[in-house]
Amino acid sequence: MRMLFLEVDTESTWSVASLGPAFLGGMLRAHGHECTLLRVGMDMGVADIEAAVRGFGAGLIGVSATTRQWLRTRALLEELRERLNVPVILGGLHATFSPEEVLHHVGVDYVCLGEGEAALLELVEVLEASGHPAVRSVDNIWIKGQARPKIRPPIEPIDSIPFAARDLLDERWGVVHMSTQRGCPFPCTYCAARMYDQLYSELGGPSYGRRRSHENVLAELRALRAAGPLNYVVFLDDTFTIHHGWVREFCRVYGAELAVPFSLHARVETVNERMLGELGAAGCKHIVYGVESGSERVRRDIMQRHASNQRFRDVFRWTREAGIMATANYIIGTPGETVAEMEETIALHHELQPADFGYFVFYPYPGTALFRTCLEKGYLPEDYLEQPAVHRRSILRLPGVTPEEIDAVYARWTAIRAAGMVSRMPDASAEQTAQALAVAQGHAATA
Ligand code: B12
Ligand code: SF4
Repeated sequence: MRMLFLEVDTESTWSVASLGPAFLGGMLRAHGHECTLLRVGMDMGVADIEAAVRGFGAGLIGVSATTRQWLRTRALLEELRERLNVPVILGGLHATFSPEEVLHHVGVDYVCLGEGEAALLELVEVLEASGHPAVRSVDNIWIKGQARPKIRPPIEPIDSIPFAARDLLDERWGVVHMSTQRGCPFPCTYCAARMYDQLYSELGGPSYGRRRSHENVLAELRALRAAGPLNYVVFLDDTFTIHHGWVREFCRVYGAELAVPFSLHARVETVNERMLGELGAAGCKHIVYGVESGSERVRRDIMQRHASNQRFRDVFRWTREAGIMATANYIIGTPGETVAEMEETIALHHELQPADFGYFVFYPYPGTALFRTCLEKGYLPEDYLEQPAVHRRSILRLPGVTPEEIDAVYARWTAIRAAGMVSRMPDASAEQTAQALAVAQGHAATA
């Protein structure tokens, strides 16, 4: 069968398309099917999708959508259905944790719950054999109008999953994106990523958390180096630095054989001075840390994160000393956070002095613990499903904090970013300063 994946842009074009379809594409191709990806830029519309579907002769359309992408995706799929009747499947975290809502919409026929490779392959084979819409049940695939399906166990061994289909990732300049693990064992209440772990643990079967072998990861990187320039590796794992033994051995083998500069995401609880030194020696140039709040109370009581502020100070210092650039990410306006606590985040930021930072107004992602809190306490507006997940304004009705107060804190972060940019241009003219401010606001607009 021929399958077309859609990557639906929202306000900006991300440097990389979703990894999900690339893994799914690798699996389909390994079994003789064909697939391609259309990136639906902001200047494109349903006519472009229709042309791509017809041109490729797609028998199935697949979309991996985050909550942020869902509103535009939904509108496009509704229009598409008026033009052609090719079945459509959605997968990823949003579809997994809002399946009824997603399936309710015209233009969506199936939702994939959880891990997709084996489920999609089976669906494609059943569709080929029987034809849409007469499909027998396939584990993980929720068919519109039918009962919720069973969930199949996570794929084991994880090394058996074929390498990602790179052409579906839109990669350039020898910068490649890698995923070495699935799942994250931490309990952060705002995070959608960990919900797969919870979904699978509730089933009582094997855990969703798995990590590829070093040999398997290196084999993929060797193949990439053989196929073209390999200039930089972005590890997109949620927390690269769990499993210390794995990381130590990775640093040894990767540093010895490839030593291509790389970046990763980490939690401060999972690194120490020695590990940071080893990562730096192996070629690590950049680590993204979730700091989220400068208030220990907010982190502990609201976010389920127990590291102290001192731990953040130490880790940011060790990271710098290891020659690695640190980015800090912050969340503004979690339910229960006071304006004074939002100020504590700004104070901690000034102490940490990260090389870069991101600041995001809290959005309650479906499936998360904080989403449930917001629902139970009536913080969600009636029309929350119609409000885009843009991380610039709070969609919540929070007691004790007004949307205007959150706006004001957000504007302070934008000013901090602008000041940082301007301070890096000491001889800036008024015009250059205004330009830097505009760029900073643009950055905020795309966050
Ligand atoms: C890499 C990454 C990015 C990359 C690439 C985007 C992507 N979607 O892959 C970049 C940097 C662009 C990015 C940006 C953002 N991200 Co991001 N990102 C991730 C991250 C860390 C890893 C995703 C990944 O590669 N997983 C590996 C693949 C193999 O797993 P997977 O995506 O789950 O796919 C499997 C299944 O879900 C399923 N599946 C997935 N899609 C499909 C489609 C079909 C048809 C089928 C059948 C099955 C299927 O099969 C796949 C294989 O098993 C996740 C965290 C996470 N663990 O999911 C956050 C995550 C997806 N991001 C998130 C967010 C919020 C953002 C941003 C809004 C951040 C911001 N504030 O700027 C932007 C928005 C991007 C956008 N386009 O909307 C949230 C999304 C929450 C939600 N419910 O929507 C997550 C879950 C992080 C979190 N802490 O909650 N992100
Ligand atoms: S450590 Fe990161 S990926 Fe894991 S639950 Fe917390 S925020 Fe999510």
